Amino acid sequence: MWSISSCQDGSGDKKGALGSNIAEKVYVAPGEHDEFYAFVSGGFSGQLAVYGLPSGRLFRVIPVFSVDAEKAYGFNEETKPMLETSYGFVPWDDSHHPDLSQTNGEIDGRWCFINGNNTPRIARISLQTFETEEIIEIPNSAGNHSSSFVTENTEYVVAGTRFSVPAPQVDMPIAEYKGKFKGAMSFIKVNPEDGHMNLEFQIMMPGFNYDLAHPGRGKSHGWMFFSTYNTEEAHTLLEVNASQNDKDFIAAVNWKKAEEYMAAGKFKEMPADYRHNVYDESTHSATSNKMTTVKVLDPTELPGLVYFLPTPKSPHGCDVDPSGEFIIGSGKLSASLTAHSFPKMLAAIESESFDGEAYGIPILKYEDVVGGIVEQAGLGPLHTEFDGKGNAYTTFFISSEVVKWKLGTWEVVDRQPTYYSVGHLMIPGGNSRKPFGKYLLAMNKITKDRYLPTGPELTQSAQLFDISGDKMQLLLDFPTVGEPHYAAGLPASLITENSKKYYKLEENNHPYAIKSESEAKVVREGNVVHIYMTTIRSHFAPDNIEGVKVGDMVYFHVTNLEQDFDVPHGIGVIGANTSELLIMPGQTETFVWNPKKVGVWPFYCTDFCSALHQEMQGYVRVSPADSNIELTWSLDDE
Ligand code: RUQ
Ligand code: CUA
Repeated sequence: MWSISSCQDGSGDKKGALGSNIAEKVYVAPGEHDEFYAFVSGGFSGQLAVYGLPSGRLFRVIPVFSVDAEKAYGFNEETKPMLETSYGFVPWDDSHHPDLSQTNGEIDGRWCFINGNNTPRIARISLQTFETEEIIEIPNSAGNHSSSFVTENTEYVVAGTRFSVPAPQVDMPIAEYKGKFKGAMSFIKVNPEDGHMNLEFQIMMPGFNYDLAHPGRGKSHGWMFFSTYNTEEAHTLLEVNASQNDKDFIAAVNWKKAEEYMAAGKFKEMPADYRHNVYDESTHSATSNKMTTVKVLDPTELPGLVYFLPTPKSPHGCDVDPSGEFIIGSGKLSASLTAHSFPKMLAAIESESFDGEAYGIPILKYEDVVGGIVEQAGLGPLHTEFDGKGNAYTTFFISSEVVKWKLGTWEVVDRQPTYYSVGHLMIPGGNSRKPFGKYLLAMNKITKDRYLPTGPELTQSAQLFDISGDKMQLLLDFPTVGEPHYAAGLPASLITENSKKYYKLEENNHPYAIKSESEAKVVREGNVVHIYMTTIRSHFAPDNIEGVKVGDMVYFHVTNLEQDFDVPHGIGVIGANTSELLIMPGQTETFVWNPKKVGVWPFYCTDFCSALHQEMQGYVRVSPADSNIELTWSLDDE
């Protein structure tokens, strides 16, 4: 066992973080680019952060499930619908697992998906614009944790419920949980052309907790594997009551079979209440659509749809190796790792060699499906990723380390401490047939003494390891935004070519867009005032507006006329109880202002856009509600 005090600064270990060649390995010189992008979830920040590897530099925080005043996400009229749910406007979530789109089992650089845990949702982010383009809510689900994992041709993104709940929801005693609560597994179909998502079907499973998932690939393509805990179906004091069974399950779901059952009409249509929010890049606006039904498959009545693989003991991670042969279950309360064999699983299913059933779902025999065991590898195993060279890397929360072991021989070949208490790890391309096994990113829950103190709340942290050699080598600590829960990474070259530089004005179909300053105008409709405004270095058109009254609802529709890379303008108005707008070249955004006081009130550009940025300003004259000052607007009236 290592101890914190002897390892924390690498002293006495010249190959540790103080080794002189280490700095070179992570140093990306000014003007040079990183080799990989890492998309790191923000955990309880609800967002997705983009870092470069190996430098660990933060490039951008992409707002997904939480409002972001910096980017006006969730504040401007265009993106407010993105955060609509069946519970109303929900401007926060807990985002855990990003995953990247794939073609033929390889990362293709088109989209990143990520789950919202708390109010179950899945988001799709464009890797051309780095904007959230779509959010779909998941009905019948609670704690959308085994999500969002992508199949090898991005056929589906899955969402398994962590908490089982009454489905449909009903007012009932909690003590009647057992047998009555259900665990929905949702399969969200992804349109291969534009990425648009549709909740294709749900499989209504017994009331266990469905924790994590990974898709089959290669030979196991067509299957999805979910880890479960609380197969005891306890409803109180789970730390004791859900740790009774010696083994819980990995649920193997044959989604190709599910497609057959769907095509044969073997589903039930169930009423459901959920939202599907889509951002349209041509109108620069989102719409929120109310959905009312979901198609449900019942695995207790549909043979061959789901099998249970017994797995010790409250498994958490559920990871599939690049060949698709092994499914690794990490029992949180077990010292060993279980690798189930997919071919053995098929053989056991074929010979109907079952160990009973749970709610009509066959349980396979543990001995029949186990392909190998990594014995006594560490304490508190959580997650495993692969380097594509026959090695696997597992995180251990309690013993705070990453352990490298060999697929097939199951022997441990290296272990390195993490500082401290690692949760997930990420190897770029880790959830694919072709990982890029050069770096490993460990995401740690606790940092204690690693950074300068910042009051009671310390930063969370990621640690970068070089895994190109036999031994893992710690290269870098870097602090992260929110909780670095999990990440997905890919070579930068898969994104850079396609990255959007600006929006073409002629393709801007926003209903309140104007394409030139001559079209600028102010229109009154009762007490609603629409300002059609443009912005270009270094003025607004119009820049002076009179005739607005206290109590009006004033919409600023601002189009950025710039047609060049990296020239956003912003706008903020005194007293506006919303964020500023940050408008990209060629884009239109809108915010509402309710003037509450008589006077002459300034607005200004909030983004330092040019040498005359500070001149970029204007005024709105606000008169009493009963005044009859005429509505006028101007630019350069001198
Ligand atoms: S889980 S730290 Cu929310 Cu991804 Cu294992
Ligand atoms: Cu436009 Cu500053």
